[in-house]
Amino acid sequence: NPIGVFDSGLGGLSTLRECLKIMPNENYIYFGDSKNAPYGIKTVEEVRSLTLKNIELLVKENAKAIVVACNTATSAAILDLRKEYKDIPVIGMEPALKPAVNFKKNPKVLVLATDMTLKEEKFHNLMEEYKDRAEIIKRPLTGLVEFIERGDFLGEEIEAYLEKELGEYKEKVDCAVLGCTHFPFAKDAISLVLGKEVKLFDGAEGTAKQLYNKLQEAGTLNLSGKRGSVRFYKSFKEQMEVIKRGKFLPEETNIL
Ligand code: DGN
Repeated sequence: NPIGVFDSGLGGLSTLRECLKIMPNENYIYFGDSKNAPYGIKTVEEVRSLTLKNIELLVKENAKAIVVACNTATSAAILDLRKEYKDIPVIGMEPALKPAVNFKKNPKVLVLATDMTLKEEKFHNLMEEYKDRAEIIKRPLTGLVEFIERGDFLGEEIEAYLEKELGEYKEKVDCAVLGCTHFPFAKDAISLVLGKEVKLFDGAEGTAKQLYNKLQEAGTLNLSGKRGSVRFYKSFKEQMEVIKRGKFLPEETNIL
């Protein structure tokens, strides 16, 4: 059975990419709700109900595990999802605050995410845990998602946008947390604007490892030794074109 991966759009592919690295034999079914993206500007209720509805579709495809590859949807709906689907692992995202805080003594950490992720209880609790060991600056970044949805990872336009939003932090922070699954695709552009000394952290690898552990625990890891595939759930034509042109997934990926 496949692993269901969900995001409001194409951002979750940054998490899928990491899953493919450590679990290349698995089959994946990806749902990017680009039609309703971005989620970051909707109400918590709207995000919760869209997330529940879309993940139900993935469960109906016999998903043996669900990855909510969206920080915003995780904040809004992870508890409800775990209640609803007790028999399969449901893995969510978490801004990578822990590795960022631990990488040096008392670092100055910039956290970039949607407004909703930064405002919700989940992030509030995470911040409580680390706030004495770092200076944490929360910075919502709403417009970046749209560049990524178009496959525009580098170039004048995105750099000008990031310069306007983040220019004031250039070389003024030690590291930045990319707390939205769209943002790792803009890593190079963000680095250009923040300065290459500023270390960037994201949660994709941690989530992939967690998925691996949960599948192992459940005894449902695919041990066939055969390369698996990625299927896109009812994706529209434009979305597929952007995915291929934008190199969202490694070239060797077996896309059905
Ligand atoms: N990719 C989503 C996240 O990780 O929060 C949010 C993108 C959006 O819809 N704003």
